Amino acid sequence: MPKTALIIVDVQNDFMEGGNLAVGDSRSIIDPINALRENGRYALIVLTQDWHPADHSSFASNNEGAEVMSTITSPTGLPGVAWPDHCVQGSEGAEFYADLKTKNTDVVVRKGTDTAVDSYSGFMDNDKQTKTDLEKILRANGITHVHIVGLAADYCVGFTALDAVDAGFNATLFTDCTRPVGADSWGEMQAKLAEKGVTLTESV
Ligand code: VGL
Ligand code: ZN
Repeated sequence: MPKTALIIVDVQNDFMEGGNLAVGDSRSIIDPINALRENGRYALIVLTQDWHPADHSSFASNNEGAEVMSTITSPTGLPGVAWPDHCVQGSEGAEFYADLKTKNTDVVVRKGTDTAVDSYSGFMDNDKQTKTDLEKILRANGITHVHIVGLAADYCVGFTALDAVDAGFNATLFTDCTRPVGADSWGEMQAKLAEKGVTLTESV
């Protein structure tokens, strides 16, 4: 019997309109995500939360001379994007967006807590050295299928879906429940997702 989890990625104030790393048209995904959780088909709902220390190495402000959105090399040698400061631990920008429905039975998985390495995927850091508890939590609940939604499509949502397949889960990404930071990076991510076998479809 398939058992499905809904993974809601990084629906936090900083990724919404007016936030420090605002994703275009992000408000439009909230109602469809809230509707999804009402359908009663999810055995488990997980919320991932980007949760950076203020001195995080992915912030342009912590890389001398780096312009926001330029390419930088992380302390671990990986190429990455120099982001504006965002989702700083304990800040309002890191809080879940107030209109997103949550329940106290939802499981929260925080990521990006290591200063030296960024973490787009909800499953592990970008250097693939350190895992979060997400895979363990899904397995402990007997989950076979995951539906992935949230922000941003070309980064944290996409990489979470790729890692879900690598971990052995059947993964679907709902296109009406996600939005990208950039059109080019979303195009590249869509090609990777298709190659990996992630299903991209509308939620309704
Ligand atoms: C994200 C950039 C930096 C995301 C997180 O949630 O997609 N993007 N940190
Ligand atoms: Zn981040």
